Amino acid sequence: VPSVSTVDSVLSKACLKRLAIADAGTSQALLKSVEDLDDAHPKQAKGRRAGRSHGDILPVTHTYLQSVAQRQQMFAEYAAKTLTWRKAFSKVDESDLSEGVVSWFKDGRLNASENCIDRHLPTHAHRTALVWETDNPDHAQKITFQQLSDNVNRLANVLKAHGVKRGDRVTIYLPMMPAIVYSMLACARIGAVHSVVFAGFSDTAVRSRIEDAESKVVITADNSIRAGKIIPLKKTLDAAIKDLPQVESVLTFSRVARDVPMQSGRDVFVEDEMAAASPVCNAESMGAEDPLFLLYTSGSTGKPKGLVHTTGGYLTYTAMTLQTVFDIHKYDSDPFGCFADCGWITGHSYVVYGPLTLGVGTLLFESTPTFPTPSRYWDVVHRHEISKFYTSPTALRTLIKAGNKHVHRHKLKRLSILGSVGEPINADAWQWYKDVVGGGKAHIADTWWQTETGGIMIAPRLQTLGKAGAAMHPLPGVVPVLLDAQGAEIQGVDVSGALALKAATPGMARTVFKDHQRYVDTYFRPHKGYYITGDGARRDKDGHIWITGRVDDVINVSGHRLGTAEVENALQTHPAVAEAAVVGFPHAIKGEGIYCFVNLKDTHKSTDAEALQNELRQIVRKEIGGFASPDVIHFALTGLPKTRSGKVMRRILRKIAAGNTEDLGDTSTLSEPQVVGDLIAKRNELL
Ligand code: 6R9
Repeated sequence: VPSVSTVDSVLSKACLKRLAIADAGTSQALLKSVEDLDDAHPKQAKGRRAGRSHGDILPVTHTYLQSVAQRQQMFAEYAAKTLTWRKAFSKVDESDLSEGVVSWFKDGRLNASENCIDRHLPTHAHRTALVWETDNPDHAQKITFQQLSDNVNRLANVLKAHGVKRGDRVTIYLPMMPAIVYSMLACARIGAVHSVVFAGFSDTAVRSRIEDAESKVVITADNSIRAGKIIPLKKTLDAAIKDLPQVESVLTFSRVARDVPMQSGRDVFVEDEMAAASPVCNAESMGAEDPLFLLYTSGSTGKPKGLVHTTGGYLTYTAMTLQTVFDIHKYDSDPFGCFADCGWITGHSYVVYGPLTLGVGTLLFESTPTFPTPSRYWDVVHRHEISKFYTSPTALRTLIKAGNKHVHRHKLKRLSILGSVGEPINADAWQWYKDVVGGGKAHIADTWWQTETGGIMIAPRLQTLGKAGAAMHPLPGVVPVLLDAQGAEIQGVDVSGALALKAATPGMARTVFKDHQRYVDTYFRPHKGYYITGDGARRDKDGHIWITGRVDDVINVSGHRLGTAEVENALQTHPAVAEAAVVGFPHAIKGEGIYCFVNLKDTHKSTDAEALQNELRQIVRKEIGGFASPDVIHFALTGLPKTRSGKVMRRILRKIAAGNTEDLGDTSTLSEPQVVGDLIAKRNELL
């Protein structure tokens, strides 16, 4: 196989086109978009490339077509070159999407914590690894790679002392403090599998995740603090694990020193044990396909799934995409400014594993975009010399609302790349990001990906101009297609369909914990040979991709993914509720809001509406978490629209909630058409 760097000279464009078609069935539209990629905006392409050497990154020296034609070789070369392997791999891509199998670098061995820490110590021990921007802006702290190493090694030894072994799952329920990174990497060091649960989840939600992961050890903090408000995290965990004997140890970090209840024999103050532990703990040699972590995520049905990510492919893909999308190089001196929480995949991939694998410092942001003022993000950018910035459209919309006076341009001169993730970015927010934050000059990267993909899949390329609200181009080696309802690929331009992926990338999730069948059924069974994303997308006349939103019953509230069934199940636990149907509806700040249609039992139809609405909101907060609190609770006193076979017609409910009632589509199958009029009238009263 020729080396990738020689590919440019060896293969002609025509030859590559044939290869791409043969290898990946690349559609004509894709080819067209690729030609644009190579040819569009040559001026800007030149300007961007000038002055920077991309010699250490393979993908950007490739055209997209080359990357697809030689995808296995490209990923293999990057993995071999960028990661430190205990044992080199000889197997590369053994994936087979038609069977739901994803496997990369199978016989290679490595350790993730060694890749994120140890190998940087000889040259960069005193470089900042973590920039902790505490809730109080005056208390920021920097942690060097050496300090990171000491803490991770000590904590790894403490975990061992509590009986944690290779393969065991450790649940981490922590706010954005250095301890969350120590905990993830300490698990990785000893081969344990971490399961981080976002600290905003309720006790019920944490409990079900601890139970599913069968964790014996949980790591938490006494309290957390956000926007000046103290949140009793340990107390919530105590409620979660009440009468749950499987949990043998609760390792408690101290964030806001206050009295916290400690159960003797189970709960310990972990900093005391770390101080007494050795700062040296040998890293386990792990197989590339050994699990690194579980992360629970919502789907359209059933309980949240524990997606399993593995070691070699995941590290390869997070580092490579960070380089490709954000133009970051090994040991760049500016810390990467990803404002996501480690409780979500963005925090895993672009706060922790991507930057640290490359030896780049990373921001841990504990606060909110508006605390103490809406200038917070820009103060952080300025103080910590951030040049690559990554946030969500919801945060941007919140800041837009607060007014431009809070954006201090002089503090933002350094910003060159502005990323967006988690939900579709509306054109207004995109333009504001570009003009007001980016001074018209910064590159806007709207990045589309999912917990399942592990890393960014579609984003505008650095060398092209973005389009307001479009994710645009597949990254190197990524092969997206649009499918029609029968599962046939939709060719051409100016078309829409279900977004699917046609080739396995190294960072994709490998399975659902303890339920491989569910993984296969959810993602690979609907259309053989494809990974089904659950999103819809449009390919515009230039071949650029626009994500149009979920096509299933998943909603996206402030970038938090939520199954409507989860909210319905919570509502149904209330004795007054006969049935509930939950849909998303457009929300000016959150992107999507939560609209609940609730039919009450006859015995409760005259209950005080406001009191009942409060109780129902409370129930959802308790079952899931505050971020899932419903925006609208609509008592559907004459019933929900159903087909004659009794199925709730959610399509109609979505339209009613959105106020799109001019064209309700086909209503001929409704069993009681008159309920629709009642619902529309009531909705107009509520909103
Ligand atoms: C990384 C992350 C995944 C879902 C995904 C899609 C939505 C993410 C997006 C986007 C439009 C973007 N989504 N990025 N929609 N444009 N740039 O967010 O993972 O929490 O699993 O959510 O989020 O609907 O399917 P996750």
